[in-house]
Amino acid sequence: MAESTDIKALHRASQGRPAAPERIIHLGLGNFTRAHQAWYTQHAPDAEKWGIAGFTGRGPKMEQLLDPQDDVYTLITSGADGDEFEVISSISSMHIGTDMAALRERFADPATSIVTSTVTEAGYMRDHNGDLDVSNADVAGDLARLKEDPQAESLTTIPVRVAAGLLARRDAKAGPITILPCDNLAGNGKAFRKVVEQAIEGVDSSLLDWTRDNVAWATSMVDRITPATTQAEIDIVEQAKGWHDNAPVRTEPFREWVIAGQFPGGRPAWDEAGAVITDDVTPYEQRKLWMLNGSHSTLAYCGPLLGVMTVADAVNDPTLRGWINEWWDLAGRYVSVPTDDYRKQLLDRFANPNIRHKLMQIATDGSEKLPVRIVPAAREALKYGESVAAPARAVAAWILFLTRFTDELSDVNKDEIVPLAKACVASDGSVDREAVKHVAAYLDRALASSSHFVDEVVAQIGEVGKVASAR
Ligand code: CS2
Repeated sequence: MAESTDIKALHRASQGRPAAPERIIHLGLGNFTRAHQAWYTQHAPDAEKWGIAGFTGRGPKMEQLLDPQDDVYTLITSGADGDEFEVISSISSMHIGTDMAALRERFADPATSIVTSTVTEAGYMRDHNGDLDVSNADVAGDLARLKEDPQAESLTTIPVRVAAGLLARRDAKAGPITILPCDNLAGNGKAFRKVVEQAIEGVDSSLLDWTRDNVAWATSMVDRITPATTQAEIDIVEQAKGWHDNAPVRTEPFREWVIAGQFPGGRPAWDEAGAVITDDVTPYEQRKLWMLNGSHSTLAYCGPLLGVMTVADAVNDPTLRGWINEWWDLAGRYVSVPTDDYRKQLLDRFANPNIRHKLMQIATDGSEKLPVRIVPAAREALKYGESVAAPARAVAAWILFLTRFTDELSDVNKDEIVPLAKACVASDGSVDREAVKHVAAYLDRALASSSHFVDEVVAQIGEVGKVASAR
């Protein structure tokens, strides 16, 4: 163990590898990408040819943390039986998300051949139909600014930033490019394409002819459980490795990346690092989004109501474990690949005692997550006349959570959803069925039109509320 006086700073020259030429732009670079895509890129046999230019998501923090250490950082892989440490060097430069000059420069560079994203479900700026939400003031403002000035600086929304980047690429005649989203959304390639093309239509529709010939829209399913960094990770790296890292990241041993799409400008040999290249991501996506993320979101709302705050504690709680088993029984029925082993593996991953994955972190942006993770399997169950207790419980818990954890809650649609949820439960505890229907309609119109589903949510508000007050 290193003595504290020996602690040195982490730098690329001393602990990392030389920066590779930048050929990948990543939008929304945070902990997940640092544990996932950056790991795959570093482990590809041609890693020295592929560097990532990272752009931060909502704030400047990641750029500020990584800048003093030349964009390298320590990845801590924590299994149930201990930690492994590796310095990841595949990020060649970091930029604040608002730095449009840096973004345009990289889009206009023929060496850039891939754009990846982890901008979250909310970053797509979609309305309830999956279209670009032009009624959103940020989207409308960005579209107007870029239309007036193709060099506009202060663009805040991802679809419009990408449209600005593609304008720069066309003007520079920099050639074809692949856009490969890595967000937890079904059909993320198609979904991203839709909002970016709609942004382009609002700015300069002549660009669409160019994008049809020059942009390949790929799709991917990504998986690696990666909690937020705390002081504990900084300390553990100092103790084990003797260097100070401003931004280590802890992750689990498991990782999965399934990719479908064309790469006219080439790509790292990610497949040789374990990524699966396929024609159809759909079965993998369903299995991951419904089984893993669906149970995560169920726990994220049920857990805190029962006083349980981490995933590992939740799977050790018999009631919560029973509820996610019930959810897996339902969701697993509609996934087109086998799920038995996957379930067992999920339980082990969730129970990993060295990964402190806070349920409040997963609870963020439920208004965007539930439609992706819970609604599709609920619709299947309704179609086949099966019980919808498990998805109704997730929605019921979300409603109760919104009313009880309002201050702690982080959700891009907070102003809309909190009043909808509060209308569901009166101060005497009685449940207003009409208000519940409105919440269901917010998530999905088909669910709201099923009286069976709405009744089940009403019943589950009572059930979950009862279990919560008994704790
Ligand atoms: C989690 C995911 O925060 C969340 O919503 O469900 O980040 C989850 O940990 C990853 O998708 C795992 O790959």
